[in-house]
Amino acid sequence: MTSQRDQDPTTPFYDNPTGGWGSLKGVLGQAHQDGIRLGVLDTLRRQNKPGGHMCTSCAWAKPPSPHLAEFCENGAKATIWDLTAARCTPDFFARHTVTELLSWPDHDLEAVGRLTHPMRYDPASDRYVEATWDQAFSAIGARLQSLDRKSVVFYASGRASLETSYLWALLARLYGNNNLPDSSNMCHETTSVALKQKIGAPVGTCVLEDFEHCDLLLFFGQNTGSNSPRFLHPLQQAVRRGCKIVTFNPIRERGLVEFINPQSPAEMLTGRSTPISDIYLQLRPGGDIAAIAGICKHLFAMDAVDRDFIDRHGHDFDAFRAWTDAQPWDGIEAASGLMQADLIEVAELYARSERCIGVYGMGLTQHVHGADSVGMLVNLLLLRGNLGKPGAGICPVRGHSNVQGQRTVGISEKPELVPLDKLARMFGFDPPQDKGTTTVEAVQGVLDGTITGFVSLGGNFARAIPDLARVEPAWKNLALNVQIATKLNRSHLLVGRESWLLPCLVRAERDEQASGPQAVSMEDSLSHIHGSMGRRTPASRHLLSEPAIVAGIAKAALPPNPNVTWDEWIADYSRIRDLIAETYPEEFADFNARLFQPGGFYKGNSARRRVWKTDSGRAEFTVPPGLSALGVQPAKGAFTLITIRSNDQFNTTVYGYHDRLRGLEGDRMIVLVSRSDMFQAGLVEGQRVALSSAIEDGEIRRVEGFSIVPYDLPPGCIAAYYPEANPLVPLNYHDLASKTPAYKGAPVRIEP
Ligand SMILES: Nc1nc2c(c(=O)[nH]1)N[C@H]1C(S)=C(S)[C@@H](COP(=O)(O)OP(=O)(O)OC[C@H]3O[C@@H](n4cnc5c(=O)[nH]c(N)nc54)[C@H](O)[C@@H]3O)O[C@H]1N2
Ligand SMILES: Nc1nc2c(c(=O)[nH]1)N[C@H]1C(S)=C(S)[C@@H](COP(=O)(O)OP(=O)(O)OC[C@H]3O[C@@H](n4cnc5c(=O)[nH]c(N)nc54)[C@H](O)[C@@H]3O)O[C@H]1N2
Ligand SMILES: [Mo]
Repeated sequence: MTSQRDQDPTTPFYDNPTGGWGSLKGVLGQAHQDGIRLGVLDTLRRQNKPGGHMCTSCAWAKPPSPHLAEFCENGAKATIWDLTAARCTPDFFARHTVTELLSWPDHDLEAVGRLTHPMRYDPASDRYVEATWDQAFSAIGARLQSLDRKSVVFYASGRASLETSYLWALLARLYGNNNLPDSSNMCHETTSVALKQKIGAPVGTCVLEDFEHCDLLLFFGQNTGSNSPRFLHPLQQAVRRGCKIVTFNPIRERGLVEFINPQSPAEMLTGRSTPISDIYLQLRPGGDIAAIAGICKHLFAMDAVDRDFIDRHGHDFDAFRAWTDAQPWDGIEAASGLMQADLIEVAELYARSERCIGVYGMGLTQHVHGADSVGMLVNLLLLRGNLGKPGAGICPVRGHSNVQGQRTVGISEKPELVPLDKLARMFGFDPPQDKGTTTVEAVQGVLDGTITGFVSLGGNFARAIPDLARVEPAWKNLALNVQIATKLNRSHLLVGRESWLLPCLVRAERDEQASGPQAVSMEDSLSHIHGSMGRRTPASRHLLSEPAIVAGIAKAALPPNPNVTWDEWIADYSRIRDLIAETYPEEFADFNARLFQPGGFYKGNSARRRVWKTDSGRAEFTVPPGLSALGVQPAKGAFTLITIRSNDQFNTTVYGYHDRLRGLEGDRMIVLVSRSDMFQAGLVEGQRVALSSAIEDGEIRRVEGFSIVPYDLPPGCIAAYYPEANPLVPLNYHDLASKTPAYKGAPVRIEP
């Protein structure tokens, strides 16, 4: 077994724990680079606290009694990045054509600074030129009226507030479609589909207190140290209580190995870290189904399952047991890349546990059989009654700070998940009943010309999607491309026949409307709703808030409707919250009164109460179609590529080039390969190679200019950064149930 002590000595590894002085240096470096002003430190002090603003980085829970500084390295970076003194002005656009900007790296585009004015693309000069808001809204409105209603997509990245999101979904439906994919369609849509089907609730069942009572945490493919660092505090406390942690991940991620709490002077001064994982298993990509099958097989062999719970709450248990018993150990070992003895050790630990939480992230969801992997984790938890009791449950760790909430208040391409009848009554219209586009379907529509308009509430869609190089030329065929954004990115430069760039406030900025300063709200990963109040002076006096921009587009594009009073809603966002409460009374009753409840208010979860809103009325045991979550096993000489995030990026936002926690510096065009695979393939450190897709579907997918870095990885597994490696993931290579792209298991070849 690979314990945390026998790290492959050849790996260029960060040899300090997560957190500690390294994280402080990370923040200060960023602050220096952005010309930090003192006010920003004051803003950071209020981050994630009642009455302050909620961090725009990850969706991890905000505790009722926050730490003195309830933010992490990456949350601070996100805020400093938002509040930079740099500006991307009309003058900047006058100096650079769009064609020139297309050659700039992601980091440099965003580093220009905050967008300051509404801008229109001028094809004659190939430049963005300044416009007024009136010009923007009336031109966008007129163009939307002229397009086929089913051919326009309303994409949302998961950052916009509940208030904005509610209006956004209403805009799309009043306009005439359910084309409402959001970043979740590339992320945890696997969760929304799989958990809904298996336990009747589309989100995780845990709350923060569960982490105070669990005695075992099973971690599958979630990189806490980089992507949700505040989660390290409850983990550290759990470990100190004696809770065991087992991690399944092809990469030995530092944050899951050990942690120094930067909030603790004693730990910072003595350098005393807390080891996090007791057992760390570097499985093959897509090996989770097999690993869990092995654990379940041994639980059956030990007769260590909770028969009473299964009889009372489970459905289709016998089929699952029969399948598991039939899986041979050699097949389990081959698919997982782990040894029987290791899985037996985990099974024995699990059999001794009374309260276990299963935590997971993109390592489970971004696979062709991602939903089956989530289903297997549900099976594992059900076997010992670990759903619906304190200290236990399933915990998908969400990404964007309000991505879960956007789905809660109606941003969904699946009309059956939205109370359309109620919307019809409230606003006096016939909501469209047909299914809208997922991300993959929207991209397909851009490629084949059935999508003619793309309206984007934040994000960097063209850069986040799979197969992006193949799609890039198709963007110019769009009749309309509208981007609501804070900073310049590549999606803004893939201009259609008519393109608009609309700059908005960030969450830490003061949002002043007719009735005074406005608060907004968001839902965290653990289903708690928090109010957020920005106080900083906006980056430019020409900025509008996101709700105001959505209303501006809506008023120009839609016929007047006496029930749809955009101006009144924008004057006072508490009226939007009243609409949310009226539409979703179970979750949002007394929304305005509860807005600033410390720790947020809980929207509830039926599965937590052991009420199973599934087809059978019980929790579903499911049988996966096979032992591997990969869609394609790599052919001889090919590898399975996992795309990873560095510690110095937030999705397509590249803050810098230090992947500190992995000991990697200076370059993002690298491919991580194990020493043994390098040896077998005749590759040497630093060698320049191209990567090409090993899926033969007539398309050529190839990216040049990667250099080889030896790294501690399972055989056959290589890793490269997202979004640089995205052209290598085919568009139709996605989770079969949810269409979440399989970014963690693409078969590729290394071409010297
Ligand atoms: N600083 C920072 N924070 C972020 C983000 C960011 O980019 N930067 N992004 C935000 C968003 S939108 C999201 S969705 C989350 C993403 O956060 P995570 O869910 O942590 O996603 P990733 O970093 O893509 O990968 C997760 C882990 O999966 C592992 N892995 C890969 N393949 C497999 C597999 O087959 N099985 C298993 N068990 N593990 C595997 C990888 O090694 C990696 O450690 O973070 C959010 N927070
Ligand atoms: N290969 C690979 N691809 C992936 C993934 C992967 O793991 N591997 N992960 C996927 C995942 S999990 C996700 S969530 C998607 C992310 O996809 P997106 O959410 O579309 O992308 P982001 O990079 O988060 O978007 C960054 C841009 O958002 C804008 N922005 C920032 N803050 C605000 C704001 O407050 N308001 C507005 N209006 N705009 C703002 C800025 O202009 C910035 O350039 O990528 C997916 N793509
Ligand atoms: Mo995400």
